Parts: sequence; structure tokens; C-alpha cells
Amino acid sequence: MRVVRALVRSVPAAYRHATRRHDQPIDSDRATAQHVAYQAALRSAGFAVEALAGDESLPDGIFVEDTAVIVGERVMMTRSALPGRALERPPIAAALSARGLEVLHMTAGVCDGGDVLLVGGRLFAGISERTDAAGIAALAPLGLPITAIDVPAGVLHLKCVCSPLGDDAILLAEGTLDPAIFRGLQVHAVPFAEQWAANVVALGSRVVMGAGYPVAADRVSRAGYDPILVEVSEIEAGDGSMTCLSLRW
Ligand code: CIR
Repeated sequence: MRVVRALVRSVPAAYRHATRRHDQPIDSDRATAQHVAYQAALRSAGFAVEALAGDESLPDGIFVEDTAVIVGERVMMTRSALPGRALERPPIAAALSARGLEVLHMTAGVCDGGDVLLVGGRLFAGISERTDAAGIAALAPLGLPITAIDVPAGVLHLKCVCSPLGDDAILLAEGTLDPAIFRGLQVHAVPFAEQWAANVVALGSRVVMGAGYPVAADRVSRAGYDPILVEVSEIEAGDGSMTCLSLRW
């Protein structure tokens, strides 16, 4: 069976200073425990997980997904709209290169991996406060067709409201995007009130998702998947969710 790898980065104490769009305090110790539980959930879903050490100079460094877009054995290192987060990229590029991936670097535009969704051999890329048209165009060397999508106002990243459920299905928060965008894919919905739960990490039938979204968990289960629930209050307090905590290939 093919090994699917996941790279994560541990929580530094400085995570309590993570970028966020509200005043909610963050408990870094609790975030550390939740991050460890997240890694365990990925392992139980079947991922081979490796953790890089946290870096006290990078408060948002746990959100490794934003640094890169991986397609097969090739990775495009993205360019951040936030100068502080740009510094997260070089160590991730080195880690991915050391693991045998071919590393390319974006030279124009801005893009966060949280805006790029890979499913069914296609990329869907969100235009957001973090990703622009030039950043999306710079994904071309990854060799897949790309559909650009306007991310709804107030939503940080495309994958805040949708994420892949394997190779032929999407989990989507109702009332956020037109499901017709994903023509040809099965679209499973979570209620708007539980939209954080639309961001999941799936492998086969296993779906790692945030705890506290009972309707969403029930719908995922009824759709034939096996939810693995993780408490992620402190990750959400940093405006993050499931996919943003790992790079997977
Ligand atoms: C930020 O604002 O950049 C971080 N605090 C959260 C990034 C979350 N990333 C993601 O959902 N892909």
C-alpha cells in the first residue's frame, strides 16, 4: 500500500501571538496538547506523520499547509501576503527537499496553500485576502487544470468552507459557494452554522475533523465515512483548522 506522508510543525509558546482577526486569547499549552492529538488522529487515519520542531520566531508556523502546494512529487513553495509568514517558507522548503520532493518557488503574486484544493486531478484556487490571480497563475508548473474561485467575503481561505473527501468528493459548508463549481464531483454538505467542520483531512474512508460539530459528523458518517474527532478549540482560536496543520503527499 502507498504510504501517504504528513509533515507538521510543533506548537511554539509564541503561538499565543498568532495572527488572528478577533481578540480571543490563545492558550499555547492547550494548543500543544490538541496538536499532539491531531497528529495521533492523522496516524490513526493511516498517515506517516513527521513533526518539525516549532520555532519561537514564527508564531503562525504550525499552519504549514499555507507554505506550499504539493502535487505528486513536485511542490510549489508559495509567497505569503504577510511579511512575517514569508519566513516560514525556507525551512519547509528544505524539509520537503530533504524528503525527496522536487521544490519549485513562486516568483510572482501571493498565495496561501489554504486557498488551493486538489481533488480529482484538478486544482481549485481561491482568490482571497491571501491569494491573488498572479499567485494562482504561478501554480501552472504543477501541471494540473486550475479553476479560480472567489472566496466569500469574510472567509480567510477557500478551504475554510470546503475540502476534499478523497479523489471524487468534496465537503462543503452550505450557503458559502455554489456547489455547481464542483461539477463532476460528489458534494456533501455541512450546515452553515457548523462551517468550521467543512475543513477535514480525509484518507480513504477515514476523516479527521474537529470535535463539536455533531450535525456535520453525523452527515459525514451517513455518507459512508468514518470520522475521527479532534478537539481543536485553540487551533480555531488562531484562525486555523484541520488541513492547515499539515502538508500531505
Ligand atoms: C493566519 O492568519 O495566517 C493564521 N493565523 C491562520 C492560517 C490558517 N491556515 C489555513 O487555514 N490554511
